[in-house]
Amino acid sequence: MRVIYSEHHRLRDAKTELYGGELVQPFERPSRADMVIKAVRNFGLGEINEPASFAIDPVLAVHDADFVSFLETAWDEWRQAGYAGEAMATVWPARRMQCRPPRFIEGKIGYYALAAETTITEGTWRAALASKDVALTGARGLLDGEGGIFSLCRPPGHHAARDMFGGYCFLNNAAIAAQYLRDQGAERVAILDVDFHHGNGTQDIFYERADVLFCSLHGDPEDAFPHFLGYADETGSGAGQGYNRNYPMPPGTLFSQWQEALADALAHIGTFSPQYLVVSLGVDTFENDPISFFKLTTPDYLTIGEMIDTLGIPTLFVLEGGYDIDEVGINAVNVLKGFEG
Ligand code: 5XA
Ligand code: ZN
Repeated sequence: MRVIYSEHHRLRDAKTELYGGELVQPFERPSRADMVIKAVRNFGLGEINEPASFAIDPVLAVHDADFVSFLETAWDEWRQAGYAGEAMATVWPARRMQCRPPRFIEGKIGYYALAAETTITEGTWRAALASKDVALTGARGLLDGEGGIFSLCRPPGHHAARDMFGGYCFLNNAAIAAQYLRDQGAERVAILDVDFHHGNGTQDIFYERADVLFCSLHGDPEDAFPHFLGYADETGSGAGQGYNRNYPMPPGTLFSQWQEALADALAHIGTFSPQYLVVSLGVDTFENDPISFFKLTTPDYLTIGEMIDTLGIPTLFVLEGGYDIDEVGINAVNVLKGFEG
């Protein structure tokens, strides 16, 4: 399986994350990608290619133009305001307040943020652009006839909504790739999100559409981030009614239960009969993940890959979360190994 990877991910190297009331070293850090690419090389998964450079159009096909401009200039505006630290949201348009972006960066970042933990730093925008190129290059490969590709995206993307960033995500790599596949002629695309966290951004982008099916397996939002989306009764709206499926699961969930949800999602995807499948591949479902509460083990990831492969659909794997630095590489590669058979 070909792997798409860019060293530009290093430009996203925040020093702070707001976690449990403290500023800590971010869980989403460059060494994650180092461990994944190392596991890819050790296993000999396949050729590793640099991404092609894409114009901004595929980004604007799923994201709001003002949001994209905000991401591009946020760091400069923050510095110009005289702030010394990393750009961080501290105020939001909460209930009964005006929901519109104000002029000053302190308000603007709050308007576009869905959470406070994710700072914007000097290289963030360029890293996010490179990450979407990694995803789009993978999508291009599927269009050219490849059966499976791994886009080693960093920063991740599935929390990024049409006009919101947060949860370590800025541009929604999986959604950008799926939309690109549609725009290049695919009639139906499915997105399967197996990250521990609900892919609220991806759901938001495709919620009213019948041409992109979204299925997500995740920690119950009653107990897990992003808390305000990801419930089982969110099934799509308008034309998209029936094309969104959530599988929230409780703390301590074992692979036996998780696997049943995956089997159900795969059956649903099979019925939808998409030309392409995009997998939001997070491995923070791992038993030792520091910020999650499922109990999957390293061999389980092989089974996940094998199960996805049974669909027989050309598949793009897009890296999302996974924060056990020592195991993130082997767990991600196990899914790809399983898929390759
Ligand atoms: O998939 N999303 C993540 O791994 C990020 C969760 C951020 C929690 N504050
Ligand atoms: Zn996650």
